[in-house]
Amino acid sequence: MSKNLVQFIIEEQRAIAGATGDFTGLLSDIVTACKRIAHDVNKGALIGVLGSAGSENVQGETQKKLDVITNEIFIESNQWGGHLAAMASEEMEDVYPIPARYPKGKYLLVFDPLDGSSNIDVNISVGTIFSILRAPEGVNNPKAEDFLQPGTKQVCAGYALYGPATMLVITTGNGVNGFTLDRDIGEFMLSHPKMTIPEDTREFAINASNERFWEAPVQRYVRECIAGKTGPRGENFNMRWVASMVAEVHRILTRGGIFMYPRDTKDPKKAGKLRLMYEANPMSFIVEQAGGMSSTGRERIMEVQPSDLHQRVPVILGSKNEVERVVGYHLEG
Ligand code: AHM
Ligand code: MG
Repeated sequence: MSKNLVQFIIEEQRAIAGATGDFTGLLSDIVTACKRIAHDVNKGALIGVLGSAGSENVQGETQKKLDVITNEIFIESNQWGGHLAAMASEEMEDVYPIPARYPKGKYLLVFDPLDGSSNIDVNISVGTIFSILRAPEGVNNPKAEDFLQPGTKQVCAGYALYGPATMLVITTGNGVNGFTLDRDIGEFMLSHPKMTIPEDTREFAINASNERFWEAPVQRYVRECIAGKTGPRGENFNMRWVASMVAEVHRILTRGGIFMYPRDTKDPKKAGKLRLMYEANPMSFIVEQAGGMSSTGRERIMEVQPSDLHQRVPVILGSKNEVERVVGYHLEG
């Protein structure tokens, strides 16, 4: 019989000298949050959770009802356990401190509770992305600057994908493993051990409506893919765009591919669309652990020193040889 996620993590933690069980406890709370979100996403209109909340988040984006609900679920499920020093979410402007009535722990939890939420009303896959960091030594009331650690410092990263099946994919820096929710017993069971990304691919994902705003290296790469067999690559390429990063990354972990949300000139104040802390870093950790590569085009995403909790970065990730090629085009200028 295959293992459930918590059993898997307990066994992994046993191999680490000095592990206290704190991390396992935190992960078990995150798993509960994802199951609750899977339930609400799955019921949709039946429980009245679709549509707009009529509010805006810190990024000035209109919030969906489910953006607000899932953010609350994540907070509720994770604040009481005693494993966290604080949380930060894409949906909240400031750091969320652990309320005084609960004990505090040594970890920081960073999350996007419902990524791809523009897809929710049309019944297309959405997901949750999370990242776990350590609170700096001696810090009891973490502030935003305590979260501003490069992605290389992540202890764990994962995503839940609410698709035809609900899955949870996770890394603790020891490879990537995927679990499928068995709704009959309410457990995430190990279904995709040791996920790896093929080095080569003939499939790319990008929002092509932004083409005129891209930089020259990305325009060149995509033009060459589209030129196909008769172009400089001498091969036909396929294109996909779900507009849910979680679904996109999951496809790449399953059969390879390259995903790009590059720098564009649409809004000079923003370096891209996706957020470093909530989206780019956790996905980069997973992709690298599966043998892929992740870059802004000019540097490894996980080495970017964050300057702001809600900072955006260009994202180019997936099959190693294609990401390397795009980075090479950036180097050529
Ligand atoms: P969100 O966190 O507000 O849902 O935005 C992130 C999403 C990603 O999942 C996806 O890759 C991208 O935005 C889609 O952007 P676009 O609407 O430009 O296609
Ligand atoms: Mg998001």
